[in-house]
Amino acid sequence: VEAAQTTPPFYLGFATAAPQIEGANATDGRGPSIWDTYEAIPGNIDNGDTSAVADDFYHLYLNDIAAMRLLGVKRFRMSIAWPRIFPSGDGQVNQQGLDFYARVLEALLVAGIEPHVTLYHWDLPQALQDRFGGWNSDQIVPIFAQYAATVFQALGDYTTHWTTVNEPWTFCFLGYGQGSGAPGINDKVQAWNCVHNVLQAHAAAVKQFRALVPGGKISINLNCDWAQPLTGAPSDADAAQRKMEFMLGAFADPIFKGDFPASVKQRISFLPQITPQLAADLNGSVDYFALNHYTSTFVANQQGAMGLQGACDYTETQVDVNGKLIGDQAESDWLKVTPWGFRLMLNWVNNRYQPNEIVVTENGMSMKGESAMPMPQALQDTQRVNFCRDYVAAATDAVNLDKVPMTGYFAWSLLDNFEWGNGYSKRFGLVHVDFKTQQRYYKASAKFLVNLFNCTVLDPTY
Ligand code: GCO
Repeated sequence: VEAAQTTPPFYLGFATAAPQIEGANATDGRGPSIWDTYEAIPGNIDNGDTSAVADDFYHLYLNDIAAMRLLGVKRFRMSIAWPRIFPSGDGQVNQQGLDFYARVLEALLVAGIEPHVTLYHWDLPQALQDRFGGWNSDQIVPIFAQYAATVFQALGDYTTHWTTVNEPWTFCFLGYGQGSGAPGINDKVQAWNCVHNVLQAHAAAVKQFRALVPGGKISINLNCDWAQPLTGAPSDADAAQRKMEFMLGAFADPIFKGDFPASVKQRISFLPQITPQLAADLNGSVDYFALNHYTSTFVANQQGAMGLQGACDYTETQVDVNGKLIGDQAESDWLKVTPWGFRLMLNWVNNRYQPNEIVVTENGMSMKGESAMPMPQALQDTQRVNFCRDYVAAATDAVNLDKVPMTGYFAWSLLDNFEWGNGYSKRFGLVHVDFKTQQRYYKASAKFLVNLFNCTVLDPTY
């Protein structure tokens, strides 16, 4: 563990998501989610893994909260599993689901940890997919608002920090647009319907929030990679800009500017409309910008190119014109270590949207080779320590030198967990999990981060 440098000018938190850590998928009345269904199809998840047990956080949450308390971590990001609250999506509330989260939130407060709660991290109740196609239909809008209101009523007193929907880009374009995630649909029209329905559902949930959680702050977690122009050609600079408009602007422009980006409107012939009413509802619907950021790609102009999001006229690569990787390879194919891109990304968000506040709600990595490493070698996660050091330093420069109003940084993730299509084969945790015994072990990166942020570490054994 390296000596703490200057304490970063923003707070530290550790992030998680219900479907990746909880397990107990059939416990206390939880209904099936679209991920349960997707996981059951052979070939969808590496090694045939499922989220059925995961980190068993459902039963071990007190231990994990105690560990954070001992590390001196003061903020915890978590999500609520919709199928625990409404096993069939709407209708009858499952009180046992609400009670579970009341216990978790209570335990966090007792431990002196502020919860940051996300309503939706991809675990749509299967019944809503079956009934009307899930996020493809605007029937989801009042049902999501009802779910949100139920949660705000029951749990709104525990914290003021909320978000509605996590990474809609990912579940709309991978889940509905490409089929590489639940619900496994490969249809660009559905993907853009999903975008539009997420925006409406977010606005409807925020309306409930304003009435039920006065004084609270709410946002939507949007993810974006930094797009680096492949060459110095102006057309590549335009293409890189366009890529960020497609990925982040597709959500943030309607919220902050009242409409989809012109670059998207020109190219997506079946794009739903942002009506004046929806624009008005979205205006002011986020109190801070919640950004998830991991990596960067090179982007080049190419007329006629089709991307994940349909006609976009650009291509993406991970290598430059000389074949050199954009950054060191992590364990996950898509993740290259590019801290310089983080600073540029923060500036891009700040310049385009001028939010009051930016909270980075996810940043982290899977370390190359980690999954194959024996214990205790796997705890010496030097590549992750360096990643955290360099990304936090890049964000510190963004704040101190560029005056970006970033106030918080959540490391992804507290625990090794169910990494979606990669199952347990990619580890993003700051705390190692032995999935056979459910034992937890601090990695060097957890210790590095709490030292860097000058946390009051209480654990004498650490
Ligand atoms: C998200 C992220 C996380 C992933 C992480 C590493 O949507 O919030 O996808 O759930 O585990 O990004 O891939």
